[in-house]
Amino acid sequence: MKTITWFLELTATVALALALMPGSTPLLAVSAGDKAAAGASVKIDNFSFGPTEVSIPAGATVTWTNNDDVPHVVASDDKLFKSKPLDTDDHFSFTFSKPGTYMYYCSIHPKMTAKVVVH
Ligand SMILES: [Cu+2]
Repeated sequence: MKTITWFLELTATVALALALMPGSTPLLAVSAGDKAAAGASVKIDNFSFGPTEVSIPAGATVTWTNNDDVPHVVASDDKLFKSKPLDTDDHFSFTFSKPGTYMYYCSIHPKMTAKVVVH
C-alpha cells in the first residue's frame, strides 16, 4: 500500500512538472486557439438567431445559446439535428462533418430561421 502511495505521488509530481514546463504552454495555447477559430457560436435572442449565417470548416462545432426568456428548439430542415427545448442560458452543440448548407429553424417558432455553411 505504501509503495502505491509513493508511486501516485511521484506520478502527480511528474505530471505537474510537465504541465509547468515552458515548452508545453505554447502547444496548449495553439490547440485552444485553433478550436476557437474553427467553431462558431450562435446566440438566440429576441426570437432570432444571431448571426443568421455562420461559415465553418468541416469538422467544426456550432454552439447555440438561448439568451431569451422563452424556450427555443434548434432543428435542421433535413432532420440532421434537433435540440431539446432550450431554456434560458441553455446550450446546444452540433459538429458538422460534411460540407454543405444547412438550413435550420426553431420548431416552436418556425419563423425563426438561419443557416450554417460548412466548407
Ligand atoms: Cu423559438
